[in-house]
Amino acid sequence: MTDVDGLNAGYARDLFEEYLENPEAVPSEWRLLFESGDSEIVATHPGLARLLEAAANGHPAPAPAPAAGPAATAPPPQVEPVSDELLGAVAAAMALVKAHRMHGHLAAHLDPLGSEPPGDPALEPERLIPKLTPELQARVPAAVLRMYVAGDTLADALPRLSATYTGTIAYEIEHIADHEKRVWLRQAIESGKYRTPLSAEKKKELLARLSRVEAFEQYLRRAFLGQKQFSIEGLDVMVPMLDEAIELAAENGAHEVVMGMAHRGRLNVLAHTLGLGYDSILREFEGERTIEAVVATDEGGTGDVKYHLGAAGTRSTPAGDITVTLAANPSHLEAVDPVVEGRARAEQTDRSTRYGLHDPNVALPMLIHGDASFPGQGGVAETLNLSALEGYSTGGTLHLIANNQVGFTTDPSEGRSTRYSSDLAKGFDVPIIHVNADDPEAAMSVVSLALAFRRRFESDVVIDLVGYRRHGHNEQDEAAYTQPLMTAQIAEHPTVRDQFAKLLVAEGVVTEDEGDDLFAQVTSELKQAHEALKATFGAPLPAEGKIPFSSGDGVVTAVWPIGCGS
Ligand SMILES: Cc1ncc(C[n+]2csc(CCOP(=O)(O)OP(=O)(O)O)c2C)c(N)n1
Repeated sequence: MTDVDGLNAGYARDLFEEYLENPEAVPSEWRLLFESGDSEIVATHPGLARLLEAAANGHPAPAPAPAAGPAATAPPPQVEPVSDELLGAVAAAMALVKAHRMHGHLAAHLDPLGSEPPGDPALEPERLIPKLTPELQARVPAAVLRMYVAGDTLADALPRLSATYTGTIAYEIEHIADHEKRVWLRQAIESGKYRTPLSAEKKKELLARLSRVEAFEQYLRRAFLGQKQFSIEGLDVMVPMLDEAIELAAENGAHEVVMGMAHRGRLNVLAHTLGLGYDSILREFEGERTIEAVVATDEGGTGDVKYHLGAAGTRSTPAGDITVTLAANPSHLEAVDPVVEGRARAEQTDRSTRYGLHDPNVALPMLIHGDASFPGQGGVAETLNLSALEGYSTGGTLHLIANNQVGFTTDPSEGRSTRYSSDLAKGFDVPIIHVNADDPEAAMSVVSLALAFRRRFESDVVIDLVGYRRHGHNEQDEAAYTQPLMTAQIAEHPTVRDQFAKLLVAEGVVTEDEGDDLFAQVTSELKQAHEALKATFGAPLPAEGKIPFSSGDGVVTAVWPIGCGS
């Protein structure tokens, strides 16, 4: 007999939820069990009795009610007699729930610059037929709607449903053809399983990380005015998101994270995700303007490779050390994508036997795309097309679109024919999660959801991180010439670090001084590294003539450059 009561209770509950969605989806022995009216079976399986009781009180199980046992002896729930009005309200309520799952993204608040989402009439309860007034909503039992948000009636549950689907995260999951994936995603999203609030300590760590990201870019801009840096500012949260992804990959047993990206934010990623020392990066900048910096090491430092240079670092995580590699890339946008997949696949394949055993848990591929290049470059479609083929699969790639809402000087409406930068991925049955880059806690949570999905289904996932570009494309152009309104708005917009620091001060997690100190500390580290570097100019080469390595943030134990592209 199938065990409902022992270790399998959680599994049985999951199966039961699936059974409620679609009785045919569960194995026949479980279906028989759930439909069993046999009082003896129920009496000897209290777990089954509880499931059936829950169904009788809430979820309307299509099974006949048990004839006897604990569920049968419970007093019958008080149910309102079914009127045509109530029947109509239930039908409208089901449409409303479906509309949130399918079109909630149209009403979500994804743009840090505050542009109004278009919304959709199907999301407005009072526009449905019959009108779902608050009174009528209060008469619709939430349990019949098969949502995973809390609440006894639609009136209780709707604000939660709305906050889930139209807040600072938006989901596109209903295009997925696989029923199991859709149900898994709805459950994961609506239950809030991956949106647990961060502890005070984690919030402080996040603020420290954001401070490091911003202080680094600001220092470079002040010290090397007018030199290209392809600043990350406006998408700063990308760095802590990558931290989170690396930690989760390690927790899941990966030895390596294989990354690929273009220019945007690359210096920040090299410094803080890969652990390339500040001195190495500063040397590249100095190399662009002084011959002393170029001759100070035999590896040069001419500044032209920092957006193409690959690197690898070893990172300590609570689950152990993990190697993080960033593939060298040419200027040709997205050309690095299949290279990353090939490297990940090679890493995941055990070639010690002639069969070449493939284990996708061994390495996590992560691709960072531009919002113009993701729909614009054919290599993205080609890479997605390989993703589910047995011979090429890497068990799911985490795609992160660094969406700053502009492609050099091109507005989205002039650069693509689709609403979202990510729309191409829909054809590949991939979940798409959009998140507002000014909500760092939300951004962290979508990484855990994405990687849980990858772990469960070995599928690609796309995160569309919607931010903005605080400066020009590469610090040598004036953004106000081509995007004057947006640029003026950004100039008035506080940085994500400022906003988060203010929030944490209001919550009593840090004091204002502590917040300021986190920032000042990074600036002082950069200054020291810069002064130490300048002191080496003109000095004789060290014996080995190598670029000195150092760690960016205390979590990296080693880093080494691995060649460069064009
Ligand atoms: C294949 C290719 N086409 C054009 C370019 C020139 N180019 C470099 S960056 C860029 C804009 C890319 O915009 P987006 O993908 O949104 O990234 P962002 O720079 O905004 O971060 C262009 C067109 C290139 N490097 N490669």
